[in-house]
Amino acid sequence: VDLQGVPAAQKSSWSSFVKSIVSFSGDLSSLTAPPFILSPISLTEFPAYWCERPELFAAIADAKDEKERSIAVLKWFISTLKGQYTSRNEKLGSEKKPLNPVLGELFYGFWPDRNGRGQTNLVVEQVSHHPPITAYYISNPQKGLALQGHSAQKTSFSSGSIVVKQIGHAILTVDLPDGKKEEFLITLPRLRIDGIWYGSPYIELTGISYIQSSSGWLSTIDYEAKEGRGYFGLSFGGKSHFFKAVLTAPGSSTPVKRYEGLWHETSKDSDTGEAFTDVRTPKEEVTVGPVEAMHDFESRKLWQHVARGIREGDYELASREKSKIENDQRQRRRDEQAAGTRWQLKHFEHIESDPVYERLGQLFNANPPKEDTYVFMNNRDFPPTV
Ligand code: HCR
Repeated sequence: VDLQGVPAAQKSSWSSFVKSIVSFSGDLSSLTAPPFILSPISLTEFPAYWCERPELFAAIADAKDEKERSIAVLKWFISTLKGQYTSRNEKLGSEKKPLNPVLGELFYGFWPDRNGRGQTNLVVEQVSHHPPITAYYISNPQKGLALQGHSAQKTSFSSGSIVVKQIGHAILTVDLPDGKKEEFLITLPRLRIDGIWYGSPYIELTGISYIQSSSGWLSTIDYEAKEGRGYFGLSFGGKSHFFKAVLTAPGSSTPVKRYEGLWHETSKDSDTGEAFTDVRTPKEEVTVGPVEAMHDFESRKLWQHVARGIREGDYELASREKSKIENDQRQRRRDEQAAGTRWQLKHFEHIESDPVYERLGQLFNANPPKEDTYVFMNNRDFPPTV
């Protein structure tokens, strides 16, 4: 195999890494990978991908009725996929292995208010180290929007690709003008990491994901649909990053709206040809405070020296600094064990079954029918508008 993406000096270590993942199933983040594939960014930063187009998030609150709100949620969701799943390829050359967050790691940020869209705030906490689970809460109080979710992964290896089942879900809550709330249960697609043999991994989405509104409207997003059969003879089908989505009314299975296209470029209404999503324009990265002002457990402070080592190619520095963090973690766990205490989460409370998931999941036969969740404790003061 031609290992195009692998630097000459790391070819043999890449081959052994690939051999180890072939026979491995479970928590990939714990495997030691060769330096060229390491990312200087921690997984706790990933929830920011949900809001890098804050105006599309805010627009959900401005939709005029239940149907339009479901369309606005779908539009925002599809527009996040490019950031979530292709941005490391664009920024770092290929998909990379993110830093594996420590228990209690934090990431705070916000997107400032612009043109009346309201400020959007982000709180992330690593709520489990093994297996890695990241909880997040994104809110735009001015628009009455809040997204609460958690993310974990189950990985396996199948015909040359790493298959990642995403565990977790997100609930979007919209405060309506009449004082009522509308909720949306968002499930997550499966990923396939291709290009492993060549040392240039990239993500393809597979399977189906859902967005179920408490109003009954349901979006079903199919990432494996092969052919575009739209009225305008759209020819996206068969290409990578293709999706088709249908919107169905409460209690009906007949699509009222159909969309298709490439989630990392553009998509259209399959029946009218009208533009739906377009993510070719730049996204807006989250604003974070200065590292000097951060808590020791905030991601960019905690990993700053490791990240510098990775960025500058000083892998000895990176591994020395990483060992310090890991040793400190081990010591903390030993101390807790000796004292008979447990690490206290700062912003989230774990509950065994999410009642919103259970209630909305029933409407489309969610599998599994129940899922746990991490509830935000509403105990973070957000930084002021810039
Ligand atoms: C699978 C993955 C860690 C998890 C990442 C998730 C699923 C996290 C939640 C985000 O909302 C979306 C997301 C995007 C990433 O694509 C996905 C990562 C891709 C690779 C990484 C593995 C643990 C690392 C595998 C090592 C490879 C690259 C050799």
